[in-house]
Amino acid sequence: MRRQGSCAGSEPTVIHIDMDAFFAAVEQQAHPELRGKPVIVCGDPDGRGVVSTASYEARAFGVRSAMPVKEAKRLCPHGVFLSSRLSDYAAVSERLLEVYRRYTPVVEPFSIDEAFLDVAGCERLHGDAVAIARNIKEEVRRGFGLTCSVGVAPNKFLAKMASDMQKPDGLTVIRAEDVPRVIWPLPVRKLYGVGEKTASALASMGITTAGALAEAPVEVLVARFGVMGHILHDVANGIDESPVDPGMWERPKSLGREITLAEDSADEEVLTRHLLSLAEQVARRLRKRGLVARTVTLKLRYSDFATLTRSRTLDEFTCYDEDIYRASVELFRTNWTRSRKVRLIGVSASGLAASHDYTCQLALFEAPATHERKRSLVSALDRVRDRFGEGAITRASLIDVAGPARRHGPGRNGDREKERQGG
Ligand code: TTP
Ligand code: MG
Repeated sequence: MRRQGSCAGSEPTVIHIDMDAFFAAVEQQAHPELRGKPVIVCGDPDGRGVVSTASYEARAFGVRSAMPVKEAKRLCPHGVFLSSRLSDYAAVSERLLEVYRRYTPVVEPFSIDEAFLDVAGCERLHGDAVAIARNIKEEVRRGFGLTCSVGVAPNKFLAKMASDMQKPDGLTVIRAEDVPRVIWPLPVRKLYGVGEKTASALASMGITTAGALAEAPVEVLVARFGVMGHILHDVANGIDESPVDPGMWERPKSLGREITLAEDSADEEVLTRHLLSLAEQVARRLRKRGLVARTVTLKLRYSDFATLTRSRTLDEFTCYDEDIYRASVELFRTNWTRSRKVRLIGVSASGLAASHDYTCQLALFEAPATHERKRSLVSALDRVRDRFGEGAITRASLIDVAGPARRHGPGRNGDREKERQGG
């Protein structure tokens, strides 16, 4: 279904819930003496780490997520600095999801403290989306002593925008007809998914507000941003087709792709190009399911059917093309007997975790700026591929990792690809 914010008649049935100052609020709930105080949760209060989150009392002093702890101490010397207890926050997160699932089965966890719900069809039992949002806020307050900010809208993009509009403890409804009044005055940078780079590229085209973006001819946007231009145009108009997808988080043991070549090959360039394509597909499937992987496995089958599999465990969890590709290429270069022709080549990822797991949160937030950049790039690429197909975009920079390669992609000329999933 095409979920439009700008077309009359589309009902607001999507709810986005974002917990307020989540880690800090959980600490204040567990330790009543901390309530009303500036609480700052960080990896290591005495080390050189960064702030995970700050209570709203601490935010009044200017303390923010991802700020070096040292700076937070300067701004808020009387703050209570705590080291994070991620497994406790993850446990609260799981219990919150159970509450949401009592209202609708269509719950998509989005991060450790965020979730999307689609409550279409639940009205008879629970009332409309706004009533459900109110009840959830009340249940969360009573059952957990926590507050959350909730957005209600006809699609995920608008619901996410809405939940951010009246933090903390907000409940904001954006209806289709509100888009011109509520979204269009915003600077483009405030649109979820628009990063600094895109914002400055838009500024150079004279587009600084969502309204200007919505009104810009889509051809102009496409000329500048390629297929991403369509997406920018859509979101500025309050259009987002992506469904709330509860299945995103069901976790297999491994995810892989392999390909039987149309013709056996001992050409390193051909084989690495296949590896790139396989790695991209594996990484993308991880991201689609909200998973990260720690182990990469390469499978090679030679012409005589002798088969080898070799694995490498990475330092950190990843869901990024380049990490999976680098590991596969390294395994390939170390283990391939150069003169031997290859008939099948495969890449798989295992050691999987949900990307909202506490184990990964730390690693992910270690370098927030880099991570954010990577995340916005890959999510843009994924959206393009979702809409226009796998071959829509290739990343030349990745190919360069392995040295120059011919421009035409693998997967043609009768090569047979196969998806593997270990349960
Ligand atoms: P957020 O929802 O971004 O922040 P928050 O819940 O603390 O505050 P807000 O009221 O603005 O929603 O992130 C959720 C949790 O994720 C947060 O409590 C701590 C963790 N986190 C980090 O560890 N590092 C970060 O840089 C950010 C942004 C969040
Ligand atoms: Mg939050």
